[in-house]
Amino acid sequence: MQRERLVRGFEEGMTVLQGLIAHGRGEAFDYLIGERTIPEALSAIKAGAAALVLASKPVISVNGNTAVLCPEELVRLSEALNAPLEVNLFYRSEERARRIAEHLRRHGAERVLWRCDAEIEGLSSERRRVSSSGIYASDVVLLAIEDGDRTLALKRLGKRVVAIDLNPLSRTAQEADITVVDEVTRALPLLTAQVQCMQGMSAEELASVLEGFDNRRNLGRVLEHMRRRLRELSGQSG
Ligand code: PTJ
Repeated sequence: MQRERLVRGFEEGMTVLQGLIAHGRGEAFDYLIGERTIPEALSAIKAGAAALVLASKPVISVNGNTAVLCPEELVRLSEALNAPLEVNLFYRSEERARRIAEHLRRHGAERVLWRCDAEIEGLSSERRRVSSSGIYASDVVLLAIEDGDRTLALKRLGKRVVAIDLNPLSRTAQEADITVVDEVTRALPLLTAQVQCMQGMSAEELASVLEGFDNRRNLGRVLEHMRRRLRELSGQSG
């Protein structure tokens, strides 16, 4: 179903061909973690939710893959956080951005930013263009299926980055402050539920959840999970 969604998204001018390749890479890593949300992803979801609830200007970055794979989930999270969805594309064209914004609105989104009037320094080409009231002004950015260069550029701008990426070795996964190694359609509803649950918590409690999370260590545990799983599958356990 996901592949069909992406193919339809391509035919409708929302997903790019490179997005289909990216999805294939994601699937390969999903097989390695066992196609389920692992405990390490749940820890990152908890920390990511704390960061988003604590944020004064959170923004959810949407690209051609995420818009097509999980529009409803993006809208629900945007509502729960009262945060805008910003269409931010690696392979940007005005037409693609507009189509994706309309697609999100058809799924109920009320706050969609897609016109660019600001630039991220240190990035070449169309990837640098953002909205001045969205990503540019934000303090925390949630992104998924993202390119490493842009993740780094956001970090350099002082943003806290929460990333969803199935590849624990990708530059995005390595450079983000909080990396949820999980499939985006599985992770988003869990993140929304966690955000709703944390909205009653004090800033101190949220800060202590954040402080207790170490991204490098968590990514190490994800790799350890994969190693264990491969040993079991190859019949070498014990
Ligand atoms: O729509 P655009 O123009 O912004 O382009 C988007 C793509 C996906 C082409 C662009 O962001 C890109 O090239 O990304 P990368 O560098 O290929 O990185 C994508 C990462 O997302 C890889 O590490 C994949 O393993 C991972 N990934 C792919 N599908 C999923 C995923 N992670 C979570 N859930 C998925 N469904």
